[in-house]
Amino acid sequence: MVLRVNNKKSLTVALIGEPNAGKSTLLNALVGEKVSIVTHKVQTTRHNIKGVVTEGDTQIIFIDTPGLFDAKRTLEKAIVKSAKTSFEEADIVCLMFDVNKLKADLYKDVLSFVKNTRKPLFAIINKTDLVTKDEILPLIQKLSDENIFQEIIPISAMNESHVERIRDFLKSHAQPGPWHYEDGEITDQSIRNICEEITREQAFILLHQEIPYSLKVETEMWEEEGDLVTIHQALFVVKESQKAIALGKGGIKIKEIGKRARFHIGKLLDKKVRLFLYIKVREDWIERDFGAYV
Ligand SMILES: Nc1nc2c(ncn2[C@@H]2O[C@H](COP(=O)(O)OP(=O)(O)OP(=O)(O)O)[C@@H](O)[C@H]2O)c(=O)[nH]1
Ligand SMILES: [Mg+2]
Repeated sequence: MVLRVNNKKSLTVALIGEPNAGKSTLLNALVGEKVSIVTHKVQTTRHNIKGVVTEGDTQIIFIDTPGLFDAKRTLEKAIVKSAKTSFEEADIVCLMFDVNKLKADLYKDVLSFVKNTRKPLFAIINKTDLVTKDEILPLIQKLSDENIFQEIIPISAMNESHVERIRDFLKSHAQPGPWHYEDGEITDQSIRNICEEITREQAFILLHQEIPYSLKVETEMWEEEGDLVTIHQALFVVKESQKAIALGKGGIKIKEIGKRARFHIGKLLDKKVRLFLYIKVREDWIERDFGAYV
């Protein structure tokens, strides 16, 4: 819903960059709540997720996107396509770099994704906690030499250091216009969706090799009774062998995923949660969900 309020300003910002650069970590730091899941593995984020920051007369909408890379398979292509669609909605595009990739000169590929955009661009150098202060200045220079960025901001999203510089820079770019979210709304995702993502995050962390990339989580049942929420979620994998691994010996793996997810969902909902997880094989879920999209 578009709220028409006088004297209001707004800005939509796409956060793009390579997988694992820290885009979702930054979104959460900007919003002040965990709205996007974070893991140490690449390709954690699969679709665009909005985080909203409303301060004074200004509303800034951040779009967290899946990492950009040279996609080969159906799901990969779909998630990269999702990231690219964020450009259309954005007033300004933020390209995020991992400080160590920049140091190692591994940043030209990701630059190619923004070469043809006419949108204003700014850059963030993330994970500066991993280098010394002296190392940062030459890296800013390196990006400055590209002559495409309006601003280059070094931060540590994890430590929430210099994140306010991003907000200040963006506030000065906000244009008069209606807000798209109510004051206090922080994301475009539904609670059920966030809870599915929480379970996917724990499965991503606890399962290895190809399984996290073959997994999706869907709510099958959601019942609230007073202070108790009962949730049934299905975890879809694409092979029987993956089901066995995800279950673990005597169900130990899925129990641990459930235990951790229940803890985080309970915190989010501030209610007692009964969470039931079911692993199911659906060989063609990727094709069904994303096949037509790529
Ligand atoms: N040292 C350090 N690690 C960070 C920082 N920001 C993020 N990380 C870590 O980097 C990893 C990836 O973070 P994410 O926020 O999931 O990265 P992403 O860019 O959203 O990744 P995709 O969704 O896969 O594209 C996680 O292990 C984070 O804890 C930072 O400022 N410093
Ligand atoms: Mg992410």
